[in-house]
Formats: sequence, C-alpha cells, structure tokens
Amino acid sequence: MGLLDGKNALIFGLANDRSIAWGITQAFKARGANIGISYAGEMLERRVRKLAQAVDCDFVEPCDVTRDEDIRLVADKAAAKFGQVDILVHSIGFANREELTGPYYNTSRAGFHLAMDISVYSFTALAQAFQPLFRPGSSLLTLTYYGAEKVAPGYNVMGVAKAALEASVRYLAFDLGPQGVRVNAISAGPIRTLAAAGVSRFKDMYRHFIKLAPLQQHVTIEDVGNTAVFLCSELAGRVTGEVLYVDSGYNIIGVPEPPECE
Ligand code: NAD
Ligand code: 0WE
Repeated sequence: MGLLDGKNALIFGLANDRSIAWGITQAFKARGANIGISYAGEMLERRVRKLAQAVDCDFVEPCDVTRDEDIRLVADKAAAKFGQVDILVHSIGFANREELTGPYYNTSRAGFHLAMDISVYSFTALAQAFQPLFRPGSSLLTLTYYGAEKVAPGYNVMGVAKAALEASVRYLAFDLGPQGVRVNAISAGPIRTLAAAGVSRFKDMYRHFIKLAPLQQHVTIEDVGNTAVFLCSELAGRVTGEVLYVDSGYNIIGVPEPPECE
C-alpha cells in the first residue's frame, strides 16, 4: 500500500537524473503513482525517455511551456491516456544567464519577460489547460526558492519571478479550492542541478549554506521528493496555498551566529 496508489501524476521539468523533478518522480513511483513525464525539447528526449523507462512510464511528451499549442497538445494527450489527473508538478524555471550576474537593475525588458513567461506564467497556463482533468482531491505543486522573499545576490530577476510564482500559488489555490483541488509550493534549499551549473554566485552560496542552516546538511532531490509525496497525498488534505520549506531550516535564521561564538 502506497500513499499515492493509483494516482495519475504528471511531472513537468525533467531534464536529467539530478533534476528536482527526478527526485519527485522517483518518490511518487515508490508510493504507487502512475507517472507521466513532460520535457522541454528534442535535446533532452533521449535522456528523459531512459529515465521514464526506469519508472515504467510510457507517457513521455515534449512541451515547451512558452507555446500555448504545446500545452494544449499535452493536455489533450493526458486526457486520452489517463482520463483524469490527480497530481501536476511544475518544476520549471529559466532566465537568461546574463540576467543572473551583476546588478538586478540591468535586467533587460526581454529578459524580464522571458523569465516571467517560463518561470511564472507557465504554472498558471498549466493550471488552466488541465483544470477540466482535475479530480476532487487533486493537487498542484511548484518549486520556489527563498530569493523570492529576501535578496539572494545574483538571483535577480528569478527572485522577482519566484515572488510572482508564490503569489500565483495563492490565487490558484483560491480559484481551485471549491473544486477540491489544492495548490502548494516547496521552497527548496540550493541543490546542484543543471539549473545551477556554472553560476558562480550559486557555488559560493551552496558552500555557505551548511554553515548557516540549523540542520547543517545540504538538501537533496530525495528530500524534496519525500515532501512532495506528503503535499500531494491525503496526509496534506487540508493544506493549500502554502509554501513549505525544505531547506534544513535556513529560512528561520535572522541573524547568523557571529564567528567568535563558534
Ligand atoms: P533543472 O534544470 O533540472 O530543471 C529545470 C527544468 O526547466 C528543466 O527540465 C528545463 O528543461 C525546464 N525548462 C526550461 N525552460 C522550459 C520551457 N520553455 N518549457 C518547458 N520546460 C522548460 O533544475 P532544477 O534545479 O531541478 O529546477 C527545477 C525547479 O526547482 C525550478 O523551478 C527551480 O527554480 C527550482 N529550484 C531549484 C533550486 C536549486 O537549487 N536547484 C532550489 C529551489 C528551487
Ligand atoms: O531557481 C534556481 C535556478 C534558476 C536558474 C538558473 C539558471 C542557470 C543557467 C534559472 N535560469 C538559469 N539560466 C541559465 O542559463 N535556483 C534556486 C538555483 C540558483 O540559481 C542561482 C542561485 C540559486 C540558489 C543563481 C544565482 C544565485 C543563486
């Protein structure tokens, strides 16, 4: 008996075996869910299909979330394959690399729009397209980061996007609540995924993290997967519109311990 037995779970944002989406997929599979996977483009297809095999998933569909027709197509295919959907996970974020260095005020108009489109609007667009497929008791989940609330140097336009994403979680929770559909976010601590590779500000932040976090441990994709199981199961049946931290307690710290106390 698994917590998610027989539930149909669609996961958006799988790139490789380091993706947070992969931690969530594996945790869902282990609790008995049927998995459907969507990925961003041809470049990823081979890798994603191999991962899908490992979780007995034969629904593997491309979807560039900046394209309405891609979203429509994947929703139609999901309706044909699963009928109804119980869980939708949005694990997608993107900004042009140059927006993640230097001061935030240098953000370009086009860069701002792109980050907002991929990292924020896509969650709303998916909620819209899949709304007719959600059963009462369904749940939607997205991934956010502390830079939404407080400044994380270099996170820049992504911080602004995550703030809007967290607000979207609340508005979607309000809209979908009467239908019995819950909407939540996990705010994860820094994890070394593709989306973090080569960002110099990330590296420093990653190393510094365990010195400040109460649990003094890095966060893994397995940690996020386990919390995702909880949020998408009946155990969290009356939890909606929330941002739940999986960050070793980092966010509770106001003033770090001064060096001479250590
Ligand atoms: P990742 O690179 O594995 O995942 C990001 C995904 O976004 C990729 O699969 C990519 O293909 C997808 N994507 C980008 N543009 C897309 C588009 N136009 N259409 C469809 N998909 C698109 O990295 P990750 O760290 O697993 O990121 C997943 C989520 O977790 C993101 O929202 C990220 O902001 C968030 N997050 C990451 C961390 C971290 O430290 N890694 C911490 C907190 C939150
Ligand atoms: O949400 C994220 C990743 C965001 C991200 C990262 C990249 C790098 C490569 C979005 N778009 C891109 N585009 C690229 O071309 N995180 C929470 C991880 C992260 O990224 C940072 C961080 C942290 C933490 C970037 C700068 C500073 C801190």
